[in-house]
Amino acid sequence: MYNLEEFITNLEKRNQGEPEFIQAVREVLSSVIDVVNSNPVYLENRILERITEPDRVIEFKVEWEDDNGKVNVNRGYRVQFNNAIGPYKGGLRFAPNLTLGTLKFLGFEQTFKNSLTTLPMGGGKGGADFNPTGKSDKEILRFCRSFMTELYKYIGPDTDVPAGDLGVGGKEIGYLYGQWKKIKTNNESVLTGKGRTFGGSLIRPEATGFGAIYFTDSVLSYNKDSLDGKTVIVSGFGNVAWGTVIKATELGAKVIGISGPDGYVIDKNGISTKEKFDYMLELRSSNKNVVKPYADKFKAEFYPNRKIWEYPADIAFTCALQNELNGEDAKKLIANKVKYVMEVSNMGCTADAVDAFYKANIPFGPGKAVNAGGVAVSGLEMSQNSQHISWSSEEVNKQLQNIMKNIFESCIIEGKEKNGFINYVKGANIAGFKKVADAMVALGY
Ligand code: 2IT
Repeated sequence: MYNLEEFITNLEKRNQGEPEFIQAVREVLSSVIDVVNSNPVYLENRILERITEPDRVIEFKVEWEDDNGKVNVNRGYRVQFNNAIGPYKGGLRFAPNLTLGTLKFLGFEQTFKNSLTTLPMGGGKGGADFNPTGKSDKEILRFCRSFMTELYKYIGPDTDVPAGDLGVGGKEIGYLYGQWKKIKTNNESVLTGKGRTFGGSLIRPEATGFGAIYFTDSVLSYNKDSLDGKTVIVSGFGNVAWGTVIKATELGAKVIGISGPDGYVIDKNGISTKEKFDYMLELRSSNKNVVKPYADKFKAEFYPNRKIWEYPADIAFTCALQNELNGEDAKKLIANKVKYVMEVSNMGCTADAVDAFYKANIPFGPGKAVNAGGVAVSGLEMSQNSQHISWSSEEVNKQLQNIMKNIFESCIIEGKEKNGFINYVKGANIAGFKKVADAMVALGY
């Protein structure tokens, strides 16, 4: 039998200085500990020790020349967390101060998220402590070339298939794939999130946001409610926020706020026109990392250096970073009568925030369920590439909708409590965990 606190204490000893990884493991284990303790096969197979240890961690040096001719050194990583159900799959993150602990948390989360999609994908994550903000295109190109010159040794279409994450969008994936082709002289589907002209899937850029809204729509329907007329606030202003805003608007909600590191914008007319959506994305891809220009251009309100969670809305979506919504923010949202909270960023909410929503009976969708649409369409991109075909956007969208519906239903099956309240955190964790654990048992150690 496992004791959660004892297990976490030992985990902390083995993974010092990695608080986000410990937080992510604690979150999953709190949900699954009873399932494990009541299953002798899981106990006998030491599943918890094995599932919390990455299969492999790769760390490498990335040297590149900036526009002034100065040579820079960054640290690159790939965490191959678990391949029990398929090739390692998960994004690459370029962010200053990125640590191995952050990537371990992301790789761990990814393992269960990918399991939830029902597609055969294991979990991995990688990236570098490279800050793309303010870098020129040429600098990004040189960095990506150098990064892939190391990474190519460890990845492959049936081994490990990276994609984008924070700081890695279509442009970076293009440069990385270009270098892969130079080194390997082949077109294997070794990255997803590729451009349309070289093997990318339709709907991939907007998939995370679209999927998040499909999941939210199911949650609202289950509560005999609908998106129509709901006010929405979103943190972030990248691909994920963009897809969320477009689909929420399409389904009748009114998106009134977005945010960036410089503060947040409230546009009471709704972020509802193509011009506004496109501008949001343009701001993000300009590598400047600020939202104030949106307020200037569209005569919206700008609140410098404040978090958007203080602003009243019916539904809140975290679309930026881990731990971006804490217990204090949750209190403000609850006091302002938020009806639903959806985590679109990975581990966007701290444990005390999640707990506060639970105690207030507010349906809360966890990241590994809500944001799984992105990696799901990555999986569909792999399927198309391996068959050398390209599906229509209708086809990809239909499959994405089915996948999100399946994830929602898994949450209902595993997360329904005695009083009928749906604990989506528990539901997603148990459903995602069981498949990986069962595969590990079947494969032996
Ligand atoms: O967090 C995520 O699911 C992603 N960054 C997408 C990963 C992928 O392989 O598409």
